[in-house]
Amino acid sequence: MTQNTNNYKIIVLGSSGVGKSALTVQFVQGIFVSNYDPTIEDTYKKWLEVDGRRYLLDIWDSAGSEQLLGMRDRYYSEAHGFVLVYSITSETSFQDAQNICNEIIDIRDRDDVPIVLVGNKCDLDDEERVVSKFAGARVANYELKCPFTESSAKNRVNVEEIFVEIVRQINRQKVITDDKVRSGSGRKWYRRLSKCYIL
Ligand SMILES: Nc1nc2c(ncn2[C@@H]2O[C@H](COP(=O)(O)OP(=O)(O)OP(=O)(O)O)[C@@H](O)[C@H]2O)c(=O)[nH]1
Ligand SMILES: [Mg+2]
Repeated sequence: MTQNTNNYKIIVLGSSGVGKSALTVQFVQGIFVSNYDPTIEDTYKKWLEVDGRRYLLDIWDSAGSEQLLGMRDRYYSEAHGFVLVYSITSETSFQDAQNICNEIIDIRDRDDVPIVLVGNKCDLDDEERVVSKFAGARVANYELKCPFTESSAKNRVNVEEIFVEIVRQINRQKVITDDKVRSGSGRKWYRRLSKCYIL
């Protein structure tokens, strides 16, 4: 029996060392990579079932945002959805994630881009946390207007949930865009896709 499939390109973005590769490898291969090997660019494919439908995800694990340079515009324009990662142990990475989000919205020139904000390394809660869960949720809710979760690539906390949510965001955007095309309304009609919630 043939099944309807969808192929979505998802890019994982954020500062160096926040755990983009660890999250991606944990999601795709089910293992935690404890050593740090800075990424240039890696791509992965994985099937994921979301709400009864199968999706083939092309996941681009990018270099830290400090190293993106010429790749940035290509990434921002080609991806269907963005997983924006910071580390709860780094305030700078939290600021960086907010800047990246605003850059994506500027380059795409629309504010309903599918984005999920992720505070990774939540297993380091007791010892090293500097960004509170409240601060992450507040920024997602009131400023970036996207879903938010904390995760741990190490303990596989909320890893699959991140990718399920980005697929749902992409699907929601498709519905909104199709409705807009049908009704012929202008581009600035768009609103952000959903309110923030903690996964
Ligand atoms: N405790 C803990 N460590 C993590 C977690 N995720 C990643 N790390 C560690 O943080 C370091 C950096 O992780 P990477 O996944 O390589 O970071 P990255 O964002 O891909 O870094 P770049 O490729 O340089 O941009 C590694 O030593 C990981 O093992 C996590 O959830 N918890
Ligand atoms: Mg990496």
